[in-house]
Amino acid sequence: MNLKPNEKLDVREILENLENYAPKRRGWVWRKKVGQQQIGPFEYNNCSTSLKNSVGIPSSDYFDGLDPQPEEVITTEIASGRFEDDIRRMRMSAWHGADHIMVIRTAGQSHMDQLIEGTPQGIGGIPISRKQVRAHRKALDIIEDEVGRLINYHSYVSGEAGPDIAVMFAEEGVNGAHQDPQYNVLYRNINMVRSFVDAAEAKKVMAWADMAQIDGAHNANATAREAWKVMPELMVQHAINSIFSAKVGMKKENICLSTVPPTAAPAPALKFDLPYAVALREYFTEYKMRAQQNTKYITSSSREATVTHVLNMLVSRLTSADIQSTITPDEGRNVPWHIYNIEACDNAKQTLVSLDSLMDMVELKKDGYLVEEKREIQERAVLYLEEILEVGGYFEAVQKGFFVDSGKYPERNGDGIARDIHGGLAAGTVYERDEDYLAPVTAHFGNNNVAQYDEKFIDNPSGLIGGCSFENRDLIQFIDELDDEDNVYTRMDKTEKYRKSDIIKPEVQWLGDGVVQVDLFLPTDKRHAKYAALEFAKHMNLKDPEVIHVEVLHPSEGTRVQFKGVLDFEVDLSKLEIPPEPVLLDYDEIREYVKNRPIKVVAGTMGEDEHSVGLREVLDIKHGGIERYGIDVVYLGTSVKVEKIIDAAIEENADVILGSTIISHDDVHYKLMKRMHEVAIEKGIRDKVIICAGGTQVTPEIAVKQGIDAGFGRESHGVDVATFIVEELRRREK
Ligand code: Z97
Repeated sequence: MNLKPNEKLDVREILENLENYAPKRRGWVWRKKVGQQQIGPFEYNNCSTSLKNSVGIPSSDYFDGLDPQPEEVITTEIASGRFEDDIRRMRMSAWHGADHIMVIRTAGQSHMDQLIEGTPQGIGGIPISRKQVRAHRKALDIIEDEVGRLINYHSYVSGEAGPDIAVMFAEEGVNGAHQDPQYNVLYRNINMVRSFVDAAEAKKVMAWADMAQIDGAHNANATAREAWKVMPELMVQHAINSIFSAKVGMKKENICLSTVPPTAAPAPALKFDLPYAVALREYFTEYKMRAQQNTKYITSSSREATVTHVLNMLVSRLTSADIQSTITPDEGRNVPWHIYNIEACDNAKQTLVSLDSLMDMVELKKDGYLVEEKREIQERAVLYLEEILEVGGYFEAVQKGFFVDSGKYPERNGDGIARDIHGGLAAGTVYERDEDYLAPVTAHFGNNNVAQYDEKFIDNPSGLIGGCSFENRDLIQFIDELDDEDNVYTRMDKTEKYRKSDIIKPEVQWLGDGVVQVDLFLPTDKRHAKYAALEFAKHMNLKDPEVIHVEVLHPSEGTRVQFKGVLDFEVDLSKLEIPPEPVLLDYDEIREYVKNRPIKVVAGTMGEDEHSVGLREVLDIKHGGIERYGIDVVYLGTSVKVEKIIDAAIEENADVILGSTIISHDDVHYKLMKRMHEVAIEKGIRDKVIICAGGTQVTPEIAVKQGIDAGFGRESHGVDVATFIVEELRRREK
């Protein structure tokens, strides 16, 4: 299956013959660090290879589509809850530079003690099942060909079914996963003994599959009451999971610390975030850094989240990051917007590319506050670890509520998360292996008495049975749908018309959901604004309106509100009347024409209109206006009476008249155009001049109805006007 940029990806095609699909590869991939290289007109030092197909940030239009790719792997978090919709988002984000697709799990999957099958819909993420994972990986195998870069697929190996999921991920070519038993213990209250035993097994499997691992330390930051105080604990959590993983056999370069700048403005964030980042990197040099955005202090303001993200990336570049996460404020809005996922990838790309070569120009100080603060965090972390040993080890420390306490260690506030060593989900489910225990499988942790059967298989236990599912894919049980209702086919049948016809609807998370977002300013206080917004939504015929963001501009003068709602209306693309796209002449062609046939233009803003900015943009060489083609412009100024413009045209023997007006009250702009046409007839020059008019409120078709030759609306530039003039003169010359 080959993707074409101008064609949508067909999810049904992905599902075809899925039971026999084998992933193209296994293991995590990093971006290629190219070093110094020339891309377009610039030299870069911290960029990777460019993509075959991509969409640059909006301003790349000014640079001929220039789209350099930073050297950090860029993550996007996908969380629609329907895997078929996730696939479209994966393709869009890959085009915007994401090569780490992190698929969030449905709420509660940590508490399921077995694998799920089929393609059920999830909440805030998908229930991770073999079929969905295989379909995602298959789609990514195709998307990576399209963009020309390998893409890492990632989800979660935590919860009661951790080892089962790890095995399934290894079989399906999943490239990365969160795995940290501390997450189970602290946030999901799964028994700690079980969690650590499971983690050993899961990590062993992940190591075999060469998967990258991300830990769960960022959750302590997101959970603690005062997040900047848990910096020593974050280091302790990283240490426990990293060394555990390395001891199990994971390659250190596959062990990624999920590091998060602990605070955000209005705190003086860098005073905390930078020493912490330096402290961490100094202690964990052999490991990789997955730079997570601060999520503790994220609100539903996309502006604010963007600034935090950008500052977090400044920390990444001042220190280091191997994977750069992107987070959007969607969680605060209850709906994962496609657009914000993509924008977050653009934030990362834009910021990291802007910061190219930063460390060739600046360096971090080697004395003073930064170094002292760094040292203090490190000391507190070491003392913390020592105290864990003193009280009898990790399990004891958890029982005593050491973790996620909001005191700055060694202070304690007594509000940590305490768990009972014998309590939690799945307590008492760990059994000692029998003396002669044997499992004929690959990547199995701990005692495995293979020698009792055949010594030559000690390092290869599955050899006893001719290979397990890791070596022999025929042993993998692919279970298709188990639920007649809750599956991808019924969902796709319901939305088929949006896939296979010209009918479209706006969408937020799922194809055809009709959800739109509206921005309002209301001149009232916050509370009234919120409820008034819902009233406006109802009158816009939006169903299920919900306010998703409120921001006070002044306690009584006004409030900004964003709401969402369902718009029950479809547009048939085949019935749209779309004017043909104007074909613009290129620079050389216009210039050549003007050289052979000089053109003189008289121009001014008409009537009582003093707004000259738009007209100057169309005229001036500085803004790429018509002067650049050698057209001779006589600028008459602002508020020029129609009669005066026509007289000037006669006096100058002009070929073209350009009138401009922004003011449109009582249709005065169109009235002036009509008058220009009439006065030109009265004075006998109408057939000798081309009359054009423009302005932000001008609709070209209506302008022409006034008798003039062309109207130019918003978004018109010098090249549009110059093209028209040249083509009109050519027509008249015939
Ligand atoms: C991130 N924004 O980038 P369940 N294991 C660990 C986790 O951190 C998580 C889960 C499992 C975040 C992603 C938060 N992390 C979201 C170490 C979740 C999820 O929700 O219990 O099924 O597992 O890391």
